[in-house]
Amino acid sequence: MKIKDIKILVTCPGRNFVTVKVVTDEGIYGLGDATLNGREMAVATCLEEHVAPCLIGRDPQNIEDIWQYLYKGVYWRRGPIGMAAIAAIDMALWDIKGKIAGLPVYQLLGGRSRKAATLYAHANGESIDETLDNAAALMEDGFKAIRLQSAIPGLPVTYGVLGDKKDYFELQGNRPLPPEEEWSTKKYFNLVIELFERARERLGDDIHLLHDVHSRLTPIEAARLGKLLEPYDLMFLEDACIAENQESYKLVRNHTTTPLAIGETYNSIWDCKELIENQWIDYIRTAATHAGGITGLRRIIDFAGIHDVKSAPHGAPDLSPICFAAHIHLNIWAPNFGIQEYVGPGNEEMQRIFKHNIKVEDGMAFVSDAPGLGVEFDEEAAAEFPYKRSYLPVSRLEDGTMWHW
Ligand code: GCO
Ligand code: MG
Repeated sequence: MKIKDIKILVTCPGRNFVTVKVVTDEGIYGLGDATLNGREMAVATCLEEHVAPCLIGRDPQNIEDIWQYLYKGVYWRRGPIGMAAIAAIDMALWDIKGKIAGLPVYQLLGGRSRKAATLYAHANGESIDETLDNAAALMEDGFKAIRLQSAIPGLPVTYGVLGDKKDYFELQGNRPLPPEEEWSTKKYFNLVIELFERARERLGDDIHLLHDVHSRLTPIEAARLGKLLEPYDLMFLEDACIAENQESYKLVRNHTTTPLAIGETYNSIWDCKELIENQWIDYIRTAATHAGGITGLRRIIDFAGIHDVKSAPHGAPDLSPICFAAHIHLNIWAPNFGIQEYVGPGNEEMQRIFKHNIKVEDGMAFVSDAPGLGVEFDEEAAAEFPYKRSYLPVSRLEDGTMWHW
């Protein structure tokens, strides 16, 4: 079997998605997700100009060799763009292998460790009351774990809380440039402690609660937040501070028993090796799309497992359903699976383009038994929604200083 063609398909059904289709000479094809929010065309070009030409004529069954060829064989290892390109090819090759074998990908990984993958949903709001109303509704729908985020009083906008804007294109107006948002750690601390205090009063003690700081704190502030949140028993506190110095997490860890999660922006095991081997974190959040595909993420999950760190793959709306499917296969297999982030099935246009039959019931995702990843991509529907440039916001302190994402 040989790779005959590699198509790079960019579509924007409300958000940009980069999809790779690897076509073989025997008619079987595989799909992969290469979406890198705000830098989509860099990955698409990398695939088109640099990666795809090297793969035509190779045997798609040699997943590991192709992964190593694209990783070790390139002078410029790692990095989000290169690793997203490798990831998409890798997912497509696993999809092809599953189709050849007539087996779903989780069977190729080693089979089932659980009946379904527990999900955490998002409750956001312009006020604490609105956030908790949304959380109560999600509990009614059967979710057993919910991430709470609420607008920070005194700041014009809060990341992740869109207010009256319907999506983030609207937030950027007709001039797609990164929106600039203000950040105040002082104002945030006041809000976040009250949010969790009131959440436990209203939602009770049985529901798992989570929170994402989006890396806005310094290590000592993160340590203090973890400590102040201890009475509210979070499942995890995510991205409490940046870990470019991985040892920063030693400081946070030594001050709090609140479980810590990080990793959605990481693209290889090297970004989190010390965090994991020193057991400074509890959950690793790397995504298949951003960490070298199923092969890359499986390696991280196995390494995490021997250090008592669980997996909690990133599941934001900017990862396509192909990545979601890859995660569900990995989650069903991984002995050390923790939880999967989940933001719903996407809008109608997205559901027309990406078709799969992963069932979500009672706050859990049930894997599909279709061969491969079990996702179909409608190229004609995708072509109706061309790429639209767009950015994530940037963050500045109130005095104008550029701040962390
Ligand atoms: C999450 C993430 C998202 C990201 C987004 C950026 O935990 O879901 O932090 O909120 O901001 O994926 O591309
Ligand atoms: Mg996050």
